[in-house]
Amino acid sequence: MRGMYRLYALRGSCSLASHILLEELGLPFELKLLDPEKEEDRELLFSKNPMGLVPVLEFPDGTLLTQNLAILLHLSSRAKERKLFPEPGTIEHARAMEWMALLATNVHTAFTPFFRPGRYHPEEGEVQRLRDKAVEQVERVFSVMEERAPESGFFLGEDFSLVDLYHFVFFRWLRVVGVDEAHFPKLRRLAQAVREREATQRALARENIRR
Ligand SMILES: N[C@@H](CCC(=O)N[C@@H](CS)C(=O)NCC(=O)O)C(=O)O
Repeated sequence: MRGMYRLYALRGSCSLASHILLEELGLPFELKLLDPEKEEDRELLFSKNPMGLVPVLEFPDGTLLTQNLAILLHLSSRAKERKLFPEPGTIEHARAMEWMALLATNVHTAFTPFFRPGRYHPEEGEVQRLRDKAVEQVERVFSVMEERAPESGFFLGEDFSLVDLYHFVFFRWLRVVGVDEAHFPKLRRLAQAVREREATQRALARENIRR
């Protein structure tokens, strides 16, 4: 339909971040949940993003944008009144980017050997070792974040921001890889605050995610 964004996503994956933001901003969008097992869906995804990765945001005029970081920053910059991210040029912006970059790189990729061990071409019987190493790395990066996380409010202060939203998506994965959330009480509180937001609830329901 004209005038709508379309988000290509995989259920519960990192594309949930872009999905939640579309809900937060109340933008009209169609959610295209792909099934990675279906050849047709894989072909569709590669036709939109040669990397074969979600999220892909298709604008109403057909423009395609990939990478959560780019999608989150672009959409929030078009809704400045919501103040979801500090103004460029300020130290607050640099600090916010520091969190976003940590999440997009170190945090996200720490999970990859667990979810996609095949990418590392493991020898026979090596998959479990790869997964164990991934869990170690996940615990390490979350410990660093826990140390730096605020005791109260949100990541950047008194207000909810993109950092809270993006962090929520990865915090959710802890239980998927079998890490006890209780080890990170400050992060758990921050993630819970995002979970309780109406926009998050709507996005989780549309992806059929209960927890
Ligand atoms: N740097 C990209 C990473 C995107 C990415 O890794 N997407 C994963 C889901 S979290 C994916 O599409 N995987 C496809 C697959 O594993 O088949 C971003 O942040 O948008």
